[in-house]
Amino acid sequence: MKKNIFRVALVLVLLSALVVLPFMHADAQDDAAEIQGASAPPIPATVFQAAGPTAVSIQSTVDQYRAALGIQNNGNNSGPLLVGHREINWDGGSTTNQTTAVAGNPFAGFLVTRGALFTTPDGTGFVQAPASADPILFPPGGLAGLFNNPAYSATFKTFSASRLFTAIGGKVTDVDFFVPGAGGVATVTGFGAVFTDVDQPDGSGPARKRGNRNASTLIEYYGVNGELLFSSYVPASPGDGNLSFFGIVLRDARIAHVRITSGNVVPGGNDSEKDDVVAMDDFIYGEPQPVQ
Ligand SMILES: [Ca+2]
Ligand SMILES: [Ca+2]
Ligand SMILES: [Ca+2]
Repeated sequence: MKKNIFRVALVLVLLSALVVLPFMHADAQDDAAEIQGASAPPIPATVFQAAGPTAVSIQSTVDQYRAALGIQNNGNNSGPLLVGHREINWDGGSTTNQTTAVAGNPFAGFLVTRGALFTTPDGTGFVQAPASADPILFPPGGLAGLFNNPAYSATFKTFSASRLFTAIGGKVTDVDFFVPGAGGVATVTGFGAVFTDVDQPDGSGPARKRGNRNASTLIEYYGVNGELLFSSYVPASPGDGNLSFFGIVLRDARIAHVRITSGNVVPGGNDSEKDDVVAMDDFIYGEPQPVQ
């Protein structure tokens, strides 16, 4: 009997060693090529996420994320810089900006100043706008006016006043990184984004008719060779105009490309139990480092 217990214990020890070793291997490696293997576990990442009804609900998580990237906001300074991070709040330098600014695809408005290029593979362009605005004074009147949906004035709320960001005609936003000022392909240690009105999953279903447990909003992180480094759904806060944040920090700058899937339908229709329309606010990311 004692012998059997010893054998079981020995088997358990061997099994636990087998389980632990691959993760130790992943943690010890630095070569990006090594993580491309199909059997490789995800690379270690520190995850920051929060969701709730007001800006206060996510503020401390966003602040912690900034600190983890490097607390200094490098603004429009030329890079590459050794410390700090970059941010884009879509507000055009004013907390009372009511202008609806439509841009084509790709959108290079922050390519030189902050090293980020935006492309929508399923859309036609992008817009920076308040949730709604007076359509006479500030035509076409924010997202509500542009998408011809007055309900958007309540559906969306800003984290940073007073404008949001979204693709037009698409729900996917791709981000590529470049060295601010100097140009050239770059990588970052982390990228995070604020979202407004991520409703799903809402905890309903499948017992409840038309209920939904599926997440609607996703961020995927890729390396310089197009390899998927990390992906996660963005936490939801069902209701109207609620806010969500998701971001990661890796131990070195190896994120070259980020794909954001924002909601499960393109902007335009009503936000409903089935169709989760989502807009974006602040993008926060590590200082872009030149690819060697
Ligand atoms: Ca904003
Ligand atoms: Ca909603
Ligand atoms: Ca929604």
